[in-house]
Formats: sequence, structure tokens, C-alpha cells
Amino acid sequence: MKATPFDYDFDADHIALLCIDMQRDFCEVGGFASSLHDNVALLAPCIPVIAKLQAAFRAAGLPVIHTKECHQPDLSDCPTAKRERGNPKLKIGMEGPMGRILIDGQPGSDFISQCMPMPGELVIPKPGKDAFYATPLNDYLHRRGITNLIITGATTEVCVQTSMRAANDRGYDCLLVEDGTGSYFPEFKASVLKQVVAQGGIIGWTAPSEEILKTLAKLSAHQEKG
Ligand code: TIU
Repeated sequence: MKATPFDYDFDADHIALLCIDMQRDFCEVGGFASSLHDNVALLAPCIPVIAKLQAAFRAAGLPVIHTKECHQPDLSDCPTAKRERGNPKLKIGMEGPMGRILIDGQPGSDFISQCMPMPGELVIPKPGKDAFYATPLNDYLHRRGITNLIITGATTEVCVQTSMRAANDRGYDCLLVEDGTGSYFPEFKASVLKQVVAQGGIIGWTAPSEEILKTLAKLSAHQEKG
């Protein structure tokens, strides 16, 4: 398929959609992002795009994987430095309008309704920004023979970029969806989109969701014919 900086091999037998941290804590007022004084409205444009990609992957019978950034209720996996940083109005673990901030199982840590995992889809809770740090993601991808990741989610320069770089180091061919990711800092998002494809795709590829949807439509047409 067409991509930047050059064509991407959309290998349907070895590909997954990775949706990073599309949680209420990052997308809705009153969660972790609000506690860090971020404007969650800036994530709104990527939400319907990710929902559409999830639906298209499911329709094609391809895997959709979800991560969520969250901590154990006893905060045993939350470094003090992370809890203190950002001069938060509410620290991680404190009671907020959507339950305890960034704690697994609390309403705020759940996925937004538009990007809810379907039964049977892999959900990876993660304590850090990197989706591979202290998670079973790499083992799972190996077992499933997945070598290619279409990456979406929030926020572009924090968990998305960190996870894409970590995936690249582990040998995955990663494509970041240009309109399927969002940041509280539009200039950071624009910069990441340029950074990952610089130097001949030093970290991977980018493409608009439209190209992926076109590729999936072609695949379905091919399967119906075959
Ligand atoms: N603050 C911010 O931009 N992001 C995070 O803390 N986590 C994720 O990106 N998921």
C-alpha cells in the first residue's frame, strides 16, 4: 500500500491493529490527562478514525490489540517519580470524578465507548509508556506470528511514539496512522509524524487511514472472488 516514506507491505497473514491507550483517563474530562492540565478535546478527531479502523480489521478477520496505561490499586507498579511529576491536581491513585486516577478497573481507566475491545480481543494493561515494558505483548505477537503493526492511539509523542520505537527495535514493521493518533500538542504530533519516517523510515512508515481502509477493501474483494 501507499505510505510514507515508501510503499508498505500490508501482509494480511502477519498484521495486527494496535490501539494504544484509548481510555477515558486520556480522552475525557476528569481523568489523568485533566489532572495534568491537558485539553482532552484535542484527541477527539482521532476517535472516529480509530473506531472505523477497528471495525474494518474485525470485518477482515484481522486481530485488533488494545493497550491501557494503568496501575495496580496498591500502586506497587507506579514509580514515585511518575506519581509526583507534572504538578498534578490529582495524583495517580487519588479519587477523581471517574474513580481513582489511572488505576486498573476504575471507570477512568476503561476504554472510551467508541473504541471498546470486543470479546476475545487482546487487552494489555501497561504500567509504562512503552507497550512492551512489563507486559506479555512481545510473546503474544510471536505466538501469533505477527510481524507488522498498524499503530493508532494516544498520545502521539508519549505512549504511541515510545511503543512504536520499542516495536521497531524488536523487529516489527510499524506503520503509524496519521489521522488515527492524537496529542494535546498538535506541533508534537506533526513532529513525530516527520521523525519516524525520516532517514528512509528510521522507525517505520506513516499513512492516512484512507489508504489502510482501501487496502482492506481490496483484500475483502479478493477473498470474495477467491
Ligand atoms: N500525558 C500524555 O501525553 N500521555 C500519557 O501520559 N500516556 C499516554 O500517552 N498514553
